[in-house]
Amino acid sequence: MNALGRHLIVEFYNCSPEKIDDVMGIEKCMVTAAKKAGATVINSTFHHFSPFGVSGVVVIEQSHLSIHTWPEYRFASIDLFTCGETIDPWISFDYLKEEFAAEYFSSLELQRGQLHHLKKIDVQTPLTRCSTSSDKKRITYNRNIWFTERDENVALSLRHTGDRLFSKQSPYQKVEILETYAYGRVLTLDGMIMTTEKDEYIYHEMIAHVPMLTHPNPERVLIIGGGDGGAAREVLRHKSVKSVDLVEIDEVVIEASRKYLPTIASAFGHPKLHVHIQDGIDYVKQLRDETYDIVIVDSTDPVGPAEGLFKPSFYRDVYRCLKPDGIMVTQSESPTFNPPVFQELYQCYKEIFGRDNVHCYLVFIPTYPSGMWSFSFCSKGSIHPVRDFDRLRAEEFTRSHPLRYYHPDMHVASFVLPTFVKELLEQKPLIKEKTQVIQR
Ligand code: SPD
Repeated sequence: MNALGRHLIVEFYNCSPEKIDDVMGIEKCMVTAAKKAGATVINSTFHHFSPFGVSGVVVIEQSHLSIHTWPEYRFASIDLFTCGETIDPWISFDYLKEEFAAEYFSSLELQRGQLHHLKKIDVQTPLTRCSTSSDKKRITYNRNIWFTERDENVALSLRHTGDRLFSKQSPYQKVEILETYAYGRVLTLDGMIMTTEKDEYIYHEMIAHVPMLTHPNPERVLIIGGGDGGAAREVLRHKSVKSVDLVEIDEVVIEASRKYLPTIASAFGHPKLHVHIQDGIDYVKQLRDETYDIVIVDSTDPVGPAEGLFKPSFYRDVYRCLKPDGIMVTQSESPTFNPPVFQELYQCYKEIFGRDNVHCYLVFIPTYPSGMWSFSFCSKGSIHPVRDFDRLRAEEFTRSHPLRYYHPDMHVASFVLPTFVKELLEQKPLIKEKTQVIQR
């Protein structure tokens, strides 16, 4: 070769859209392609972008392999750049063409660093990127694979190991569990973070204990959603509870959580917990009036299967099935990330429960978009979450359980709202027709 390196510029058309949207699969293929060509892998960095697309690079001792994919066009654009006589980038090309099921392709080989134009000089540190065998021993392969949840303007990325713990397309959504470095195992549904091992306690303690320690005697509890089991685990800490019905539409969420998130899913199998694999909307429709003391709506975001859980007809049924002093608590999205949806939800709750019976409380959840998340507290009677909250019972409860976020002062403090949140709740909803749909 009369050049320092060979550079293949490759375009793969009509690829399998699933394969070129799978960040972990792509990383594995690109690393394997490098190894098959005879290269030594040093580092790989790959990102998935929602809704579609992956970018990544594998750094090899002999330069790099990079990719960017457009699953919606079934197109992948790849650069294979190698140096040294022993590496053959066409081996990588053949392998990747098969792996991504490309129906046709175009390719171009460039010689990079034509020796005709270069003159070698004497330097202490060799400029060549192709190392000696003693260098090789020092090189360790470092994987850098990122999960990214984002909308058009905001993104949150978590680095993960790249090993797929669980991935299944259920009839409702894609259920995945990743192993991240900062937050432990993470459950995602259609690419959105639902819960993580490291910060789940914030959400689950606050969605459960605020209503449970305000209601005078919560015996019958209904959880809509909550298939990871975290809310049920917290509710079942309360001795007054006689039974908990958990209604989850997607049994794959429960399957994944039981298998890979055992500390969150620990309540499954509890004798007081009754699991119903059913749409929460149908479940509440057929309920007798005044069945439950507390209803917890632990839903996903208002896209996909949970969309109906953000509609007034659903909340009217919840209202009906609450006992006269019953309480409904819902996850009510983020006032910072999606103010229109937040406002619409509260408008809807107030129409059903009455203005003075709807209260918002806030928590900080590092892995949810913007970090600021809200819950609604809606009473059918007039139980007030701060005035009627049983501080002595909450103190005793906090002492006897290993809680990490909830305590009586936090209970009260979470209802203190920043000015902009108060204003959002007082204003008329910003975008009327955008009810129930988060734009991602
Ligand atoms: N954007 C994330 C909203 C997730 C709400 N539900 C989480 C389920 C945890 N049990």
